[in-house]
This record gives sequence, C-alpha cells and structure tokens, in this order.
Amino acid sequence: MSSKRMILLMLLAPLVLLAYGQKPNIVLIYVDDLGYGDIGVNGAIGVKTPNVDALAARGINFTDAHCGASTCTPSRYTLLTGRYSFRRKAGILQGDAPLIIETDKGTLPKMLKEAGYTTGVVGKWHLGLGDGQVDWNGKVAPGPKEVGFDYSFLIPSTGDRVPCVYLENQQVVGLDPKDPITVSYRDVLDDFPVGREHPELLKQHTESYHLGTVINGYSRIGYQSGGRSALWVDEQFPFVLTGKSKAFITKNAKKPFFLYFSLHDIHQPRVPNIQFVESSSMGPRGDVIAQMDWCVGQIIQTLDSLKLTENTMVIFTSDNGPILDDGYLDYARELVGNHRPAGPFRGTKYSVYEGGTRVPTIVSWPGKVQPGVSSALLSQVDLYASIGKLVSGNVQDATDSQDNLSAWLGETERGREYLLEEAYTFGLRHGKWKYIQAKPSPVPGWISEKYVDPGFYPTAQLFDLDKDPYETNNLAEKYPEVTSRLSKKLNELLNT
Ligand code: NG6
Ligand code: CA
Repeated sequence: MSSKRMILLMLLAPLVLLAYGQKPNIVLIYVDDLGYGDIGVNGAIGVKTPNVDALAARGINFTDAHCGASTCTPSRYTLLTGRYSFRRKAGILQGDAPLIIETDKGTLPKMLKEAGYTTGVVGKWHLGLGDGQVDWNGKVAPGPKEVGFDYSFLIPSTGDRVPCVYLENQQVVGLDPKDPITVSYRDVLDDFPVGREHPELLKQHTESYHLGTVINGYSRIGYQSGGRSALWVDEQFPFVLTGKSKAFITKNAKKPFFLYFSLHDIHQPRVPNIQFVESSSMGPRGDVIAQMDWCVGQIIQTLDSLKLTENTMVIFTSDNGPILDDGYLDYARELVGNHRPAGPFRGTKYSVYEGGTRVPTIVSWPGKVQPGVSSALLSQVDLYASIGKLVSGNVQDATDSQDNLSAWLGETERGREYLLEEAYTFGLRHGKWKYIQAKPSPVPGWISEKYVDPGFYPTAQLFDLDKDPYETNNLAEKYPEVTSRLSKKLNELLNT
C-alpha cells in the first residue's frame, strides 16, 4: 500500500469507529456487603440513596441478579476470571495471603486490555498479593498488574485487616524506609497497641477475632508493625478512593477505559466521615450507605462533566449480601428498624438463601440501554464473556462464563437456565425452583455467632420461588423428581 493511502486510512479510522459506535467505557462500581434492600429503588426505609436511584432511573434495575458467592474473595475471583470459586477452593483471604488469581490464565481486565482498553482498579482488592512471603517494603507482586490492570490503587485486603496502608501500583504509598512494615496473622507484633490488651483505645468494641493491632482507634484482624507514615485514616476512604477513581477517568477520558471501582463501604468497620454521620436513621451502617451513595454521585457527575455519559456503561452491584453484626459493635442490629437489608429475601452474607447472593444490580448506558426493570436470572460469572462479546474481545479460560450480553443490556429477560449459588453449601436455581444441597455438618462457631443462617440442613431443600420468595416451605419431599434432577445437575456441575 502506498504511504499516502496508509495515512488516509489512518486518518479515516476514527471516523469509521464513530459511525459504528465507539467501544464504550466500562465503569464497574462494586459495593461491599450491600444488600438487595439497601437502596431506595429496592425499598430501603432507613436511608436515602438518591444517586443510586437516579442511576436506576436511567438504566435497568435487575431484580434477580447474583454475585458469584455469598462472601467477598470468592465473588471477586469469579467476577474477574469467569470461573466458579469452588474450582479454586477460594475462601475469605487473610491480608498476607498470596494472589489467588492464576497469572497464566485469561481474566476480564486482560481481555479488555487486549481489546484496547486502559484498565484500572481502585479500592478493596482482597484477592491476595505476592506469591507467598510478601515484602511490603518493595514492589508487591504478583498483583493487579499481572491480572491485567494498568493502574491500581488498593486497600490490599479489607478495612478490618492489616496492613492498614494503601498500595499504588503495588507499592505502599508514603512509606518511610526507616520504619518498614511487617505483617503477621500468627505472631503478635506489639509495635502498635493490641485491642485485646487495650480495649480503652477503641472507638468501637469488637468480638475476639478483631482484637489485633489498633490503628486509628479500630482494632483489626492480624498484626502490623511499622509503616506509621503510610497509615490510612478510615474516615477518609470515600474521598481518597473516589478521588483516585475520578482522576483515572479524567486521565483516560479520550480513550476507552475500564474502571473497577471497588468501594470499602459498606464493609466494617463502618466509619462514616463526619459529613455523613446521622444521615440515616440506622446509625453507622445506614450512614455508610449514604456515604456510598455520595461516591456513586461523584462518579456519575464526573462522567457527565466530561461528556462521557452516553458512551459509558456503568454497572453498579455488590460482592455479597448484607450483614448487620459482622464483629464490630456499631449497633446495626439494634437500629435497623423496619428496614430490610436483604429486601424480601431470606438470608444474609455467608448464606445460601437468596439474600446471600441476590444483590442490587443496575446497568446504565444512556446511549444504548433502554431504562426499565428486568427479572432476568443473571450471575456476575457471566460478565467476562458478556463484556467480551460487547467489545469483540478474546475471552480465555472463562470456564463458567456465558455470554448473556442481551440480558445485561435489557434486550431480553431470558438470562441463565441454571444458576449456581456458592456459599458454605451450594444452591442451584432453575426456573422457579431453588434447590439447596443437604449439609448435615454443624454451623461453624464464628458464623453462628453472627445471627446468620447459612442454610445448613440435614436433608435437601427445595423452594418454589414464584410462590415462596422467602424460602420457607421446603418442598423437597413433595417433589422428589425435581429434587433428584437438580441434585444430579448440581453434582455434575461441581464435578466437572
Ligand atoms: C470474616 C470476618 C468478618 C469479615 C469477613 C470478610 C471473622 C470472625 N470474621 O472472616 O469480620 O472481615 O471475614 O468480609 O474473622 S468480606 O466481605 O470481605 O467477605
Ligand atoms: Ca463483602
């Protein structure tokens, strides 16, 4: 080809893209522990969420969409890999655990990167870092970069676990090399006070599991020494994380980007900034829902002001169902009133009942998606293959991920035929049926202390969700064929 023709083609390429629709930006807002009923559009009573409600008004509100599992690490593993977490035996990770995502396999961010996207993650990670022994004083790898993110700004594990520092592009932010960081989940490090010995220092008391290192008045799981100049201040999370997300969007406004904004809220310790204290009638848990809503509003405003709204797909959802008492004494149970965190559903975080995984899910893309409500049966495991379809990406190793793009875009209400619900036992959805496998073992102590019902039962459970959305009437014996058919199907799935 002559060089003149080549230059002409290069000049025309952007025009062709414009005519056929540019690749949309994708912003995934991932809230922590937000229940189905915790947002206004789904019936929240104790708190207002005007920004989330506005997002729902200009998008689709899904009433039967699920995260991969009823806890954080497994859900996030499934979201980013398109693979069920049982395959990886993924459980809730401690803050010094190695990276759980296989670096030699395909992931959602890697696929998007290959398709021309700039990819970024801001906020809670909780997928492990490093390959065994992490040295927090150097480059911490493997991590987000090796999973496919060009940029990362992280809470490395959870807000209630050490280390209590941010990592930007896999290096601790603001670390003084003269005060190096050590982390242990076994040995008591007493550089900082420890909650077990110094309850008088705590802003919120906790059960025994969270009585490790005290930082900023909150004791955490695990022990940390050093890193004084790098410590986070929990009350600043909404501003720091939203600020980094806004900066990422602004910096990449002119090319397609994927932002995975993984909020700390509404996980514990629930520590609203003073600006949000008493903004709900439910104490700290309601106040951090309002705080989360503010963060969402900031992202939407940023997209609007950069004129990106029409060409940005915003997905708003959560990593697992709600929990009132997860350890810290913040009176969430006492102050909840008539508000129902899981909406009309039974179960919570840690539970196999619907409340464990049926989470708020909104997709907004004003240039493409018609506003409405959809009851399509959807799982976050499918986002990898579905987004892959949208961007004509090279989807790899997404063993369990199905292309359900039409349902995610509201073009059909036909979603999954079968849907796996992972918790401390397994559930399978098919049409109106919900099957839960028998789990005769006793509920572990740390779960039973939390007033949650994980769904353990000595025999199989079967519910007709059309008639009984709250899963009260076990029909397993009444419909033995359905029970055995779904039991067989679930076993097949768990063994392939
Ligand atoms: C549990 C913690 C809980 C919370 C959870 C992680 C105990 C007894 N409980 O192990 O407090 O931190 O892990 O939550 O240690 S999640 O949303 O990240 O899955
Ligand atoms: Ca969570």
